[in-house]
Amino acid sequence: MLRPLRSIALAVAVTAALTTSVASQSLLDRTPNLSGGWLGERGTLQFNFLHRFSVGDPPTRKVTNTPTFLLSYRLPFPVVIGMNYATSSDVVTTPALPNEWEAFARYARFGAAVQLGYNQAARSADGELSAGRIVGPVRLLAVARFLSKGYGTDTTRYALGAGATLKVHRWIALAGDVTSLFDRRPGEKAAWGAALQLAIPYSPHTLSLQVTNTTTGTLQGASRGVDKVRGGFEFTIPFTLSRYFGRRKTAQSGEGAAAGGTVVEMRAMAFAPTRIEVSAGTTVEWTNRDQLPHTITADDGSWDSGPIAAGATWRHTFTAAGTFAFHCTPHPFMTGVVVVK
Ligand SMILES: [Cu+2]
Repeated sequence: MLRPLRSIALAVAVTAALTTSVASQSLLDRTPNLSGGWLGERGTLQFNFLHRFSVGDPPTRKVTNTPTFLLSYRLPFPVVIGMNYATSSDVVTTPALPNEWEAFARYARFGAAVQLGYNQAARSADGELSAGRIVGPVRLLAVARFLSKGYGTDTTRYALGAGATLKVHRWIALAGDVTSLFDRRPGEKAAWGAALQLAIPYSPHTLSLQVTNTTTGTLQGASRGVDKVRGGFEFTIPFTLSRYFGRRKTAQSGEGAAAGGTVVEMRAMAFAPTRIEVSAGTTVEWTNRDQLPHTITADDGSWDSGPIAAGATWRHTFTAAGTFAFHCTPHPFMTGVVVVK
C-alpha cells in the first residue's frame, strides 16, 4: 500500500518540477493515452471523438469499434469539467457493462494538472496528476493515477505513465506513451500508444491516427493494456460558445491595442487586437498577415469586406457611434469588435 503511494509522490514531485502549461486542446500536445493536462480555451465547449478498431479472431474476424466521446467545458478559471462516454468498453466485464461513463473535473496550474472524477461502470473514484515540460520541439508528459475500484473490483489500483510528443512541423507531431498499472494481473499489459498527430491547417481541429493496446479513453481504459492492438483515430472539435451566446470576447491583445489605434492585423487565424475603440468618423484598417484569405464581416450583416487576400488591406469608416462586432466568414471563430464613441 505504501510503496505505490511513495512512487506516485515521487513521480509527482519530479513532474511538478518540470512544468509548462498548455491551455489549448491540441492533439499535437498529447499522446493517445495521456491527457497532457489540457484545459481548452476559456468559454469553449470541446467535443472530441475517439474511435478504436480491433479485428476479432477467425473465422469471422469481426471488426469491433470502441468509441469514446468527450464533451467538456472550460470554466472562466483554470478548470475544465467534462465527461467521457464509451461503448464496447472492457473496463468492467462482470457484470457485462458495454457502456462506460466518466465525469471529471481537471484543474491546471503551473504546468501541472489534477483530475478527479467518477467512473460509473467501475463505480470508482478515479484521479490523475499530470505534468508536462516543453524542451524545444519535444513535450514530455508524466502521469500518476489512482482508481479507487479498479475495473469494478474492490481493489484500489495505481498507475504511472510517461510519454512525449515531437513536433516535426507546425501541423505535424509524433506521439508515444507507456503506462503501467502497479502489480499487473494476468491479462493486464502495460498500456502503450503511438500516434501521428495532425493539425488541420487553418482550422481549430486536430486529428490523431494511432495504434494502441488500450480500449476506451477514460482513466481506467487508458491505464490498462490488453492482448490486442487497435488502430484508431481521434478528432477534436472546439466550439467557442461566447460566439453564439451573449458577450463577445473583448480581451485586449497587447500591441496595437492602445486607445485610439486604428490598425488591426489578421495573423495566425486571429484578429489582433480583437477590440478597438475609435471616435465616430474614424477609418479602421485591417491587414491580412496570414497566407489565406479572411473577411471582415459585421455580425449584423451591415457591412462586409468580402475576401481579403494574403497581404492585402481593407478599410472601413465608422460614421455612427455603436458597438460593431465582426467575424471572418470562412473562420467564424475569428471574432473582434469595434467600439465607436
Ligand atoms: Cu478568416
